[in-house]
Amino acid sequence: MSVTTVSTDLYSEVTQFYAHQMQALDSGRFEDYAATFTPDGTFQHSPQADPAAGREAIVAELVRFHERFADDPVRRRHWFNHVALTPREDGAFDSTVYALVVTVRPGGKPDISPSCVVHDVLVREEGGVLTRSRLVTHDQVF
Ligand code: SDN
Repeated sequence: MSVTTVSTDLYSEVTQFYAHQMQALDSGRFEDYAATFTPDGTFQHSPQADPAAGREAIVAELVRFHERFADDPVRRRHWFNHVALTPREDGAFDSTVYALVVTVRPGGKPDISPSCVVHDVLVREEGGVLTRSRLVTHDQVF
């Protein structure tokens, strides 16, 4: 298998970017999460969810999705691993990542579901990395 090398600078910038991005999501800072997308960025977190385009729509979709947890003291953490970057011809990067969603309720044990693969297109701009598109596939959906 041949693997295209990317610089360690880019790789560490992307892993640092993902850490801040997903901690924003898990803390309920949806505006901060949406700000990690390009202004016209697209986001689809589940096969059954409508894709959201643009930061406002991303926030609205996350607010809608999280309404189900309004009376539920759940903590959700999105764990990213196996970040595989491949340069694209347009200067952006394909980023394929494994993601596990860990949920915990007070006094309970962590539950790991869903198991996902994240298909991102990332752009590197002067201000740093941004997500141009994100499609999350779920392993239980064949
Ligand atoms: O932003 C993500 C997500 C995400 O937002 C998810 C949401 O619910 C809101 C980046 C990478 C992976 C994910 C995965 C999910 C899972 C999705 C559906 C669910 O938890 O049932």
